[in-house]
Amino acid sequence: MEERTGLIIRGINNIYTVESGEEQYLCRIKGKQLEGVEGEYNPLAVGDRVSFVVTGTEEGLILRRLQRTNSFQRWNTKGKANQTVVANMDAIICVTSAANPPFRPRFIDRVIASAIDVEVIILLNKCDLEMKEEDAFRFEHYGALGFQTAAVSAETGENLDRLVQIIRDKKVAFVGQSGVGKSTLINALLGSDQKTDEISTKYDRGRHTTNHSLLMRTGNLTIVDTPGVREIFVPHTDLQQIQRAFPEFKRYRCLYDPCLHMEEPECGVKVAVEEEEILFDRYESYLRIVESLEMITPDYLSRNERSEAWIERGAEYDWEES
Ligand SMILES: Nc1nc2c(ncn2[C@@H]2O[C@H](COP(=O)(O)OP(=O)(O)OP(=O)(O)O)[C@@H](O)[C@H]2O)c(=O)[nH]1
Ligand SMILES: [Mg+2]
Ligand SMILES: [Zn+2]
Repeated sequence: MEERTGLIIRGINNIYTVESGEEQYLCRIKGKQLEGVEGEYNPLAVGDRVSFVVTGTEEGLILRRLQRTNSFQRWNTKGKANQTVVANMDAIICVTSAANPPFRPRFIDRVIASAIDVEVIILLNKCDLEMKEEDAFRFEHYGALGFQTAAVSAETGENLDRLVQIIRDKKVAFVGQSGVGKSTLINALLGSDQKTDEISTKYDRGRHTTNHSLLMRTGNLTIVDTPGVREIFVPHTDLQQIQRAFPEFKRYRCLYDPCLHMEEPECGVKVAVEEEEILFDRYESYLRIVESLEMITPDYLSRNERSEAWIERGAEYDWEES
């Protein structure tokens, strides 16, 4: 049978929609496991390029996953493995909201720390809603730190033209908590009709309206809508990569290199936090990320000869709620 290559544009219950040329095929994986893919939560994600064979009218079997240029992954706490959210993107758009659900900078920090080999753009939606002063300050801080940011409203259309400038001719994925307005934004940008819903006022957390990822295109815009997540846990233990989410730390010198900026003596970052040159909330956010690495490597902190106190704090901490 003739082997073809295609792009996964949708994946739902192990059935993948593969686009190849003008055609689309509903495909399963041939055999039990995809060759060369082990220890991952999901073998394929939207954005993956695959080789497949056509087995029937608009049907096929996936043989191989082609090499990825990058992937955006998160640690899946239930599966205890890395889950690929999306692959081969030019940028990850971390969508947050000014309010309803509340703005959560620590979520943004985790998205940035998780992303390897792919740029993260911070998008604030619902800018038609009033934002708490401290949240507005935190949002603006990202711009000051050198991250690309934009504030828009899917509801009023404010700044959507600017967003189009940022994402046109790129393949991007909208990632974020449930209810921040990812699907509403995509509908506004592409004229699509992705399902959207009121967010649950009872929990102020959103409802997970979108339940699978989908790649869509109109003209020069290519956007992947993803289901809302409650939390992002960093899927790797690369300290340098994590500290890329905290570029302001780089300005300070530490006795140790690398330094976790935790219990080490003569740590310039800790001094800068004490002197309020680094925002305490940013430092806390960083600490929570490092503590969370114990989920991936159970002795991460002790192995790095760090103090017991931090390990205990990590164990007590309610991860879901921060
Ligand atoms: N005020 C305001 N409401 C918005 C805006 N954008 C979206 N919403 C509302 O927010 C709610 C959630 O929007 P969705 O697009 O379903 O959110 P989502 O991020 O796709 O959520 P999941 O699919 O669950 O991840 C809907 O009631 C939208 O009408 C906005 O810019 N301003
Ligand atoms: Mg949605
Ligand atoms: Zn340090």
